Parts: sequence; structure tokens; C-alpha cells
Amino acid sequence: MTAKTENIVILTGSGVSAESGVATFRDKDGIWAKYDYRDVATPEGFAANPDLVHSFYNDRRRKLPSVEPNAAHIALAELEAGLAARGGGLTLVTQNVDDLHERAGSKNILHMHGELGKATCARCGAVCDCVEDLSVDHGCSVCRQNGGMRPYVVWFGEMPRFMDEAMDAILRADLFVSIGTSGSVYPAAGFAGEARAAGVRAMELNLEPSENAYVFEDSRYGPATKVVPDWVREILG
Ligand code: BJW
Repeated sequence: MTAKTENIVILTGSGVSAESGVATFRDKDGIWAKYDYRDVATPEGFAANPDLVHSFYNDRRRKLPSVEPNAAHIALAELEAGLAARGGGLTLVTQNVDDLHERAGSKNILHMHGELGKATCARCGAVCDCVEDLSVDHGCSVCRQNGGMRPYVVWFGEMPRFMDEAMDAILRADLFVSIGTSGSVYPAAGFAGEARAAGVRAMELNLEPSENAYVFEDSRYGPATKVVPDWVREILG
């Protein structure tokens, strides 16, 4: 792409963290091959069996400190700094609940599906940092009630976070780039179409064509640790 690319919005999915050892969802060995999403990623599943849901997220939270950002996360942080240095900007909208973008140095991040490192109280709405295991006995440090704490993640049927901020950034962008996501979960999967409808160029970087590959004007296929740094070098020159 040769046209001006000073303001970029990037949407990332679990594929960007795959080479760090974080599981994707719909790949052959992905999370949904081991768990039924209705049991662990819906409000109904949580109401039916909160112990199972806490255990599912506790396991994933415990693994976080042992995984490291990879070359793709690092390249995206360098891109943000490089664009800022020449007067542009980058908004990183991530569906991922891990903290690898932060640890790589990205600053302007919107976690639209929440964060594993946080918990929220269903009774008072407080959001707090969470490094330890959660359980049904956990108390809220704000309202002091027990039993309402849940992972700060967005389950199916719940409204993703930062939608207004994400859409505003997309409509102001020169380029929208989707990285490491299958394009099967909405509203994130609809961002590329929204970008195109607003005249914003859209491209995807993924291991293979995503479900909405037809929407993108440009694409690079391969492992994120290869295609993302290569593309960032092109943009930053
Ligand atoms: C690599 C790689 C490497 C591998 N390098 N690439 C019918 C039609 C349309 C929509 C709906 C519908 N029925 C229901 C809906 C809405 C629903 C939805 O989209 N469902 C679809 C499944 C059909 N969406 C919702 O419910 C959302 N909310 C919503 O719509 O609110 C509005 C509303 C509310 C109330 C009433 C009415 C409307 C909420 C969605 C929440 C998603 N939550 C999850 C789990 C929670 C967080 C967690 O536990 O981590 O978020 S599901 C899971 O999927 C997770 C992910 O963020 C999300 C996306 O997955 P992702 O990241 O794309 O992973 P994969 O595995 O799918 O893909 C990985 C990709 O990487 C692949 O392409 C690989 O090739 C690639 N890859 N290795 C580069 N090395």
C-alpha cells in the first residue's frame, strides 16, 4: 500500500499471541476444542456452574506470567512509537484478554473483550486488578459483598467494551488492519466492513484467509511473528 498511512487502527485476535504459547479458540487444538463455549463463555454458563467458569479463567490467568510477548507484539509497539514520532497515531483494538500488547510496549490499547488480569463485581460494578484465583467465595473490595466477583471478560450475548472509541478511531483512520483473528465473532468481525463503507482501506495479516477475507483489499498470510514485523518495516520505511 503506497497511499498515506499515518493513522492506523489495528484489530488483533488470539492468532497474534499464538506463537507466545497462548491458545487460540477455533484452531484444531484451540480452546473450543476442549470446552463448550456455552459452558464457560456465556452469562448462562456462569450462572449454571460458576466453579467451572472460575476454574477455566483461573487456569488461563495462572499461565499469563510465564508467556512473553513475541515479535508481532513488539513490532506493533514499535509501529505505534514510529507513527507518533511522525505526527500520526495508532489505536490498537484487541479481542485478546492477555496483557502481551502492554508488556511489549503498546500504549493506546482498547481491550474490547476485557482483561484476564482484572475482575469485576456483578453487584456494584467495581473493576479491580486480579492476579489471584477467583472463586464464588471471593469478596468485593469496594462493596464488601461476597459471591458477585466474576472475570472481567466479555461473554457471548454481552456488549463488548469501548465500541464508541473503536468506531471513532476507525472512521478517522487511513488504514484498518486485522491481525490474527478468524473474523467469526461480531461486532469485531464487522469492523473491516464498517471501515470499507467509510472509505478506509482495510487489510488482513493472518495465518490463513479469515472468514471475512473477501472484505479486505490487501492481505499477507503467514505466522504473525513473520508477517507483522515485515509489514511494520514497510510502513515505517
Ligand atoms: C494465526 C496464528 C499465527 C493462528 N499467526 N495468525 C449471529 C450472527 C452474527 C452475530 C451473532 C449471531 N449470533 C450471536 C451473535 C453475536 C455474537 C457472535 O458473534 N457470535 C458468533 C460466534 C456468531 N457476539 C457476541 O455475543 C458479542 N456481543 C455482542 O454481539 O453484543 C451485542 C449484543 C448484546 C446483547 C444482545 C444483543 C446484542 C460478544 C462476543 C464475546 C466473545 N467472547 C470471547 C470469549 C471471552 C474472552 C475469553 O475468554 O478470552 O472472546 S469468544 C472468543 O472469540 C474470544 C475471542 O476474543 C473471540 C475471537 O476469537 P479470535 O481471536 O478470532 O480467535 P480464533 O481462534 O477464532 O481465530 C484465531 C485466528 O488466528 C485464526 O484465523 C488462525 O488462522 C489465526 N492464527 N495462529 C497468525 N501464529
